[in-house]
Amino acid sequence: MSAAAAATGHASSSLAAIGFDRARLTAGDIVSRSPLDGRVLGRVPSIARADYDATLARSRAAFIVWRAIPAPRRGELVRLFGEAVRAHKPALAELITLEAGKITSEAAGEVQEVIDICDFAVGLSRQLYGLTIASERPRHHMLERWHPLGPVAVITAFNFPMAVWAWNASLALICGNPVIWKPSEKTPLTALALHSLFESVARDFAEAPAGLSALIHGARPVGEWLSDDKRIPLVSATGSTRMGREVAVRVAGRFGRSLLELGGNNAMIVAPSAKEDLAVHAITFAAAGTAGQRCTTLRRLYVHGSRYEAIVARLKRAYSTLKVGSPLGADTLVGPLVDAQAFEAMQTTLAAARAAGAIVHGGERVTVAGHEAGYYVRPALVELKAPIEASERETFAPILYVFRYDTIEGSIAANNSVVQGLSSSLITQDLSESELFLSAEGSDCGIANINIGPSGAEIGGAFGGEKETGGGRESGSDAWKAYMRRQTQTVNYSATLPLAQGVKFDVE
Ligand code: UN1
Repeated sequence: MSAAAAATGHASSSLAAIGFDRARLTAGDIVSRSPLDGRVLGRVPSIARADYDATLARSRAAFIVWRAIPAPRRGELVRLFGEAVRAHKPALAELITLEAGKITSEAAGEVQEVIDICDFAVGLSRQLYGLTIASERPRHHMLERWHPLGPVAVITAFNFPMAVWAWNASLALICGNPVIWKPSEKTPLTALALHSLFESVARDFAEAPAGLSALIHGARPVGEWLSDDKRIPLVSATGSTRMGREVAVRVAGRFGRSLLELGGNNAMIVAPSAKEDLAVHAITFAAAGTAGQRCTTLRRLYVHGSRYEAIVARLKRAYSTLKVGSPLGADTLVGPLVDAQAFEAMQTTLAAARAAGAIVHGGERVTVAGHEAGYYVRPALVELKAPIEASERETFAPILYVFRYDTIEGSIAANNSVVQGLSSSLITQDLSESELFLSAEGSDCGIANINIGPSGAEIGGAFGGEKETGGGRESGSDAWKAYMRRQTQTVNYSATLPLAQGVKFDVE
């Protein structure tokens, strides 16, 4: 038995305890293939329209019950779920590795992100604060209160097959909403495992109605059903800008709300005063980590002319020694691309960059013994004099475009020059540069970092980006407000009816 097969066995048996049995998942049109070696891990069927409608009816019914449960009790369910995830962390992480191809430590990090957001949501369940507002009328008071919204659809991508659902679901649940999850067709088993865990916790929780959380599988048509469905007040979607544009238009067409977390094209600026080791480490993790398959992956690097040669030389060295291989290997830093399509997209983009005059280092396929069918690549460094078509878009692969810059203002303009606006970073010891970067005249992204890369955000902050990244904010800070409806309330405790703005309307 290969190491991968042994690991699947281990993960499956540990998860079987909570009702997830991979061995039974043998029928259906959605095929889960391991990026490690292309092996089929399981199959699941797409949901049929009639089952979809039944699921939605259950969600609506669950909403009627759940919205009346006190928020701290809703938080208690999320607390218990977080505890269950803690108890199964290694098995869940192994599944992420097998189905999404993440190296062991990043897979464990993703499960930790699930645990962290549960903890955050539990605290939040006692802090869904509204406002009291001074009324201009005597013996009146005004309030702003937050109420549950209704069923929330969550559409997630393969690259964070657990964490992104958890960011959404944990908040939606404590806010009083049922959740309907449509995971990526590439990672159905990971979703099933995490969701079975949720279901087993919810079954034992007296106040949790049936259908509080649903998992539905399917390709594009199911995404369209969710987007068009008036029964769903909020659709939260993570994925490509192309997908998000469709979801946004469909949801807006019915006056629903969408929360979009779409493509990124994240940059880092390495300033004259940058600490070299820190910069090289930050660049390598952000650009090559997760095999370049995070929305927050570093894709464009701007190095000051005075540091360019030295930094690029260090990077070339670091890149040539990065261990590419099975993500189960203890010292592997770069696992496989998710599938053949991702590999082809990378190669096409590199060919276009070469044709446009770029100098390309790395990017070739790497053969991993025993895993010949997996798409392993050496991360690529692409030196450019000026932007090209390829450097303006997001290719979901480890390609880092490297540019030289002269002035901090010019580098900030370059950072902001693309249509995406997710994450950004500056490596500097110069306070005036870092303050400029973080100011209104600085980075135009949803996330701006100093002396760390653009990826690897903590759950405590609101996560998301501007422009074609979609404008949504998930996870920490006050992102919870997207999952509730705001109500402005005015109460008159006098015996008369004074009108606002001094309006007179006397009746006999
Ligand atoms: C994503 O790639 O969809 O900031 C999310 C990060 C992670 C989340 C990435 N915490 O890189």
